[in-house]
Amino acid sequence: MNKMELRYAKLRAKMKELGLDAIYINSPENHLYMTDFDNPDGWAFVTLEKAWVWADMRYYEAAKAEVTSLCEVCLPGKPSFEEIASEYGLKTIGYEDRRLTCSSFASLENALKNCKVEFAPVGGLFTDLRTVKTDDEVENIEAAQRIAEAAFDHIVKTITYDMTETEVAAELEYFMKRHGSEKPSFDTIAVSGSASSRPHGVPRPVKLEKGFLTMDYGALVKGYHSDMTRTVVIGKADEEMKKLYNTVLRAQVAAIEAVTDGAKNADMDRIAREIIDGAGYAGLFSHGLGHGVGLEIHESPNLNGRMGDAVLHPGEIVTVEPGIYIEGKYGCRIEDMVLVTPGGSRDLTNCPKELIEI
Ligand SMILES: [Mn+2]
Repeated sequence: MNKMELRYAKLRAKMKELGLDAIYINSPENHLYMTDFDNPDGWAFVTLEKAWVWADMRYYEAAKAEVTSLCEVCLPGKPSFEEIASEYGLKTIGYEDRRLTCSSFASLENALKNCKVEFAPVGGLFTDLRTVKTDDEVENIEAAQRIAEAAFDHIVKTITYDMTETEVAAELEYFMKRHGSEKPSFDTIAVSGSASSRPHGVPRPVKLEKGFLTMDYGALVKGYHSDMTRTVVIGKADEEMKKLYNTVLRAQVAAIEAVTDGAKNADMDRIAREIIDGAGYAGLFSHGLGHGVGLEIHESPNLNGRMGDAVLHPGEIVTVEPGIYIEGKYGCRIEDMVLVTPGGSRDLTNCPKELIEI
């Protein structure tokens, strides 16, 4: 089975389990996952026997060239949902309740008002399907990560004291685009000095402040995201800053070492938190340790204290990103992406972590 046949086989097995005759797919990520074609305005319909994808004239030619042969490419309305529902005797149609807007759901209901169909939310169905990555997916994520690492080398050499946070973010994004990134993986974070205490701060059009500069960003390859954070120092680090930085680093390395298949997701978070709390920063690691990465920048599985008895599986990719944030003063975060392997893990991030002073 090739990768697309495998995806359809897995999806249809889940559909049977859930008693679904069909699924309406509208989110761009799941559209890409099931059609192999990126169309932010496209939609697809999968039954147990057949699959259709609709693209309007803006995307139709590209769709015909790129969509998997397992899926028929159609222009809007040809065929209609009603025609498909009656031809295939569909009774229960699943929809992406996490991604379908109320108004789009109303349109779907309206398009099928003459058919006796019921609608069923699919909940985490696609999230579950996408959690474990195949080799080609890992390759895309690694390719994106290589671009982000090159951007880090570049920015460390490029930063001057005259630059603004916005310019640092723009330079990272421009470099990544020129080196093969489809677009930024998410809004690039570059926050310095007092603003580095904001874990997801927005770059400001002000000159870099002395102190920590946290850069959290990623590239996108074939729809797959990378995610990395590095904190450097503008100027010189004092003893307090070195202690804080090395505590975050120690927590990060310890948590990465604990990543293995069968390990509890909550345990990685606890390991990092104990190190940070124990070094005198209790309560200042103010978010979860990490998250899954794939077609979405934040996806399943998470690493945090709310994961109960959930355990890691080979093929899952998680970020490990502890931080310490002191409001109004400064903050620091270090983030790698890690692939869970049978009996261990592989750090997908290949980028220096020792404290860099610029
Ligand atoms: Mn992240």
